[in-house]
Amino acid sequence: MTVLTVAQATVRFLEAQFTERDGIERPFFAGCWGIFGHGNVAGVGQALLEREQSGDPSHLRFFHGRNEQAMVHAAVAYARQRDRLAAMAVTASVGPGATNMVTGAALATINRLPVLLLPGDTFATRVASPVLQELESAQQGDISVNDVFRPVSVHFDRVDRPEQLASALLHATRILTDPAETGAVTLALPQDVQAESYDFPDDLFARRVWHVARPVPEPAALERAVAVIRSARRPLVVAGGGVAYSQANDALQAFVEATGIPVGESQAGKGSLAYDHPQSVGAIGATGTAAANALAEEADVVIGVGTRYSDFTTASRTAFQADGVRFVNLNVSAFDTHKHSATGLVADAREGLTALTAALEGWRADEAYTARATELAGEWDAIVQRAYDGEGAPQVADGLAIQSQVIGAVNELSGPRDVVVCAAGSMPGDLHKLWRTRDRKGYHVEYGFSCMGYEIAGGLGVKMAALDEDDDRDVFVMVGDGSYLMMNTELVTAVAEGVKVIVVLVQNHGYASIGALSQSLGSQRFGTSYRYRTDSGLDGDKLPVDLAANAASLGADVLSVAGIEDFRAAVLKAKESTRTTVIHVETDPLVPAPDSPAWWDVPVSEVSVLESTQQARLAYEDHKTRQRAYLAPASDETPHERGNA
Ligand SMILES: Cc1ncc(C[n+]2csc(CCOP(=O)(O)OP(=O)(O)O)c2C)c(N)n1
Ligand SMILES: [Mg+2]
Repeated sequence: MTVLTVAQATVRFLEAQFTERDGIERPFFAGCWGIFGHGNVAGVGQALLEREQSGDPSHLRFFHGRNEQAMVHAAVAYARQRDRLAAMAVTASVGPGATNMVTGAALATINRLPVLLLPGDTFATRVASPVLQELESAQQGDISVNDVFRPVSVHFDRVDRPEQLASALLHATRILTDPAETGAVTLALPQDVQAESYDFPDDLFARRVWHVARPVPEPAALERAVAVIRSARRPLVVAGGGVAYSQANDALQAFVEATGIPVGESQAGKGSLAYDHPQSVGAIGATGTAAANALAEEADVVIGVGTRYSDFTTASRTAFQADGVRFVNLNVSAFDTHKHSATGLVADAREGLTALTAALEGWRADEAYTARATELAGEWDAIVQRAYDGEGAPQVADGLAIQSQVIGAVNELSGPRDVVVCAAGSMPGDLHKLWRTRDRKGYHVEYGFSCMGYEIAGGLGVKMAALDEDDDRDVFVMVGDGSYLMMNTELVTAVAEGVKVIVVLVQNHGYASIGALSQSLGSQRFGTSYRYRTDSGLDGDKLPVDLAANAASLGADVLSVAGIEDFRAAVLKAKESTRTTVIHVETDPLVPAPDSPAWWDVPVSEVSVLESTQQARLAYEDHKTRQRAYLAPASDETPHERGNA
């Protein structure tokens, strides 16, 4: 037995957890982010200090962030980059420190990425209630602000007594390491309980290995899936994040090379196949390539691998138009397998793809169909090159760069293994369509929550993950001025930690993305640009905001460039540097990247006095007619089940 405080026991437990998959073990908890206040400084904070000073090389590392939400972003990005086999904890104080993490929790859960959140909580004993930052409720005596973590966490627990700690930690770690269940796990730790001592059994701190499962498909389900695929004439794979987390890239390549099936990719799935693989048709859906969307339109069998089928992936259920189109969904999470009335295959992506390849031996899609996919992908790649070169774009004011040129320059001048990180604004869509992904971990766009402010913190987490794998790849964070203004604080952390990220800060004086969306929906770009207020609204001159000076004030090296040639030189310089570098570039917000005709469902007012809204509503109603429900039950009977085998 070992007498420790609850916080000390928690830290000691986290240090002893390992994951194993494919025979390789590594520590699961790579560190703990934290910002201290009275809710954790003397509890978890003291425990981290004690371990740091112990001289034990396996102590839980502490990282001091600047904003709780950003710390969660960094932790989540870290876990994604490490294929969910390693993760981080985040400790926060009670009250605002805790609730600042809620957005990060939702982001983690939506993206199915593990993070352990340890918000401080108000006294379990209530002896001093109400304590600073305590929410009092006349109706419910046992709630605190931390209860808002419940809907955004895959698991929530509150440790009110030391005796509860062992089971709470074990449940938490099992869920975090389970590929089908993972997400944000929240353990609320009342501040008095954190400091309370207890005689913990030594076994709680023994080295513990969590075997990350690769569930294999059930034979009958595999047979059904194979029957559907065999009947296909125009099959298409939609690759999602599950391909990456399962490290199923080689298995996917083998599957599609054996069958001739082309592959479209969701945001999380981008990089599943190298962009120049002949069967890669790139991004699919609302921000998809013309190639992928042309194939989607006609596909008779869609094979979703590790995808959630978000509205961006399905173009709000308009991407797949063939009569009687059927879906086969391979996913480690049963939750996703039945979407679009699919024939479900619950399995690890790698195991499932390998089993499908074997079971489909000898079967291939029509050669002409496969060749057409390659041809369409080639046509799209020529469009990408023109966008990179700024060809065919209108003349822009003041020699400003065009966003597609900026993306092209970063793509062409970055190393093939470098990572691009982004989350919100117009860049995720442009990157989805235009980025040539050369490495399976080279594309990291958070588009489950698409959270403004994720970018810099996320980039920091990605770089920390690379460093922990002794990998010197550079990380390029692409961030708009809107996202930058929302959360730039982790630049300071990057500088403090000596972790190099390259931040490409694209200033276009507001929201190019929502501006264009607003325009297309008849809302006239209202409230989407950063301008002085005049008598007629926020439509005055540009503001004198100096984001380059702002970045420099936070300790980063800053390269402010004018025009695309200057930008290219700056990218090379930033690559050479060992320090966190922000490249500040102004672009024209009114020049869009090339597009496919795909649609995204954002409802327009049914009635309005504005002519622009009325017009947009008519267009909206027209688009709605193409929206499909995919409700027909899966016709996936095998010949055997039909009784004529
Ligand atoms: C936290 C958060 N708030 C609001 C939004 C809605 N939103 C999506 S993109 C965007 C504007 C982003 O502006 P900026 O970073 O400058 O990128 P740009 O659109 O100019 O490319 C907004 C407000 C969001 N995604 N996240
Ligand atoms: Mg902007």
